[in-house]
Amino acid sequence: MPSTTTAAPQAIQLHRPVASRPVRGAWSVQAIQALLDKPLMDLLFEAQTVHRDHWPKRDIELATLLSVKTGGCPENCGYCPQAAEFDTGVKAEKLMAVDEVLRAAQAAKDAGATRFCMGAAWRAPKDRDIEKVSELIGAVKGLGLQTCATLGMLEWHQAQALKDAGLDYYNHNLDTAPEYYTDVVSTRAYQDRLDTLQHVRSAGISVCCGGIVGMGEAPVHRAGLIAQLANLDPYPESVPINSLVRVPGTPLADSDPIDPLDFVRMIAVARITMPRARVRLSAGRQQLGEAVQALCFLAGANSIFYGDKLLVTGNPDVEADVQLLGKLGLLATRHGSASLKTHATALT
Ligand code: SAM
Ligand code: DTB
Ligand code: SF4
Repeated sequence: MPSTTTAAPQAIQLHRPVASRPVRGAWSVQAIQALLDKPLMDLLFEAQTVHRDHWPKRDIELATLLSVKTGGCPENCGYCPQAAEFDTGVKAEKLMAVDEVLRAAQAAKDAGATRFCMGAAWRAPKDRDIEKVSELIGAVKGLGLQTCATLGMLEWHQAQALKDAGLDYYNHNLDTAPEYYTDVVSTRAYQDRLDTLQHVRSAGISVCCGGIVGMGEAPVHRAGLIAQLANLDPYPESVPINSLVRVPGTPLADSDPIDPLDFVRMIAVARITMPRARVRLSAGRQQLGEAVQALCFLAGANSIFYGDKLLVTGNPDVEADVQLLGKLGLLATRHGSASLKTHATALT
């Protein structure tokens, strides 16, 4: 499968990029592909212009992940080390106890995170799982952190219960374009994901929804993913863009890695098409290096996963991230508010 976006050389044109774009719902896959194919400097300039029109230019949100229920998942998502049917060395564990989760959340807060995201390797939680996770949410919220959970497919009444428990965000990714989805997972349908997003939205929880690149998808599938996200009404408040972490034992372990500049393009196009979303430079940062991450911030990323671990795989060390933000003159979000008026502060 092709993994590199190339654009034919064009005559040099000097112009200020136009930040205004079609009204919501009007993004076509073709229009997004045209953005992805732009000369990189033009694309970065346009994305940074949109970014500065909508966000404090130096502000980066720090979100810490914790796998509160690891492994043993009955789904077969081809990228995931936690699927029971893949031999990845991840052991199935029970849901963590409240005090253990609270310790991790407090440590995340002390390190400067403002959002705490709890992940569970469930296809869909049972009502009794929701009760237990509700306790975790209440406890974490009590520390003054924004709460996020990613637990699999939800019924509406479950989303409502999570809202009542104080959940601020629910993460549920569309992962890729509908046309490529069945190549990646066969135990559920794209529509199942959309249904859960609808339940989350109608319960009044903010939506965190993005995808993964580097799974062998074609450029048109990358454009198709962004079109799906940008055309959600409203588009998600948070958009995580993950680069596949290739875990041995998963069906996608041998996928060709994405060209890092194509990853930067995805961030830029997410920023342009969803100007008010927090665009999160998510999984895969360990493979990207500092210079590419800097380009991602220039392209409009304003959130990262912060902490030495993602769910079961690694992430840059906290110290390395503090240094990187300092080097780039970026500031950690102080209050974790999704508001455009968020204040930011230096960690160093
Ligand atoms: N089980 C729930 C679900 O699938 O929605 C929640 C946990 S699941 C691990 C959360 C998300 O992590 C997935 O939707 C996927 O986008 C991302 N993810 C999982 N494995 C990944 C990998 N190897 N590389 C990048 N992202 C990954
Ligand atoms: C998201 O978009 N990426 C995170 C979070 N949402 C839950 C998960 C990344 C997982 C990377 C592989 C792992 O550690 O399991
Ligand atoms: Fe299960 Fe989620 Fe992993 Fe899919 S991504 S196998 S649903 S934990």
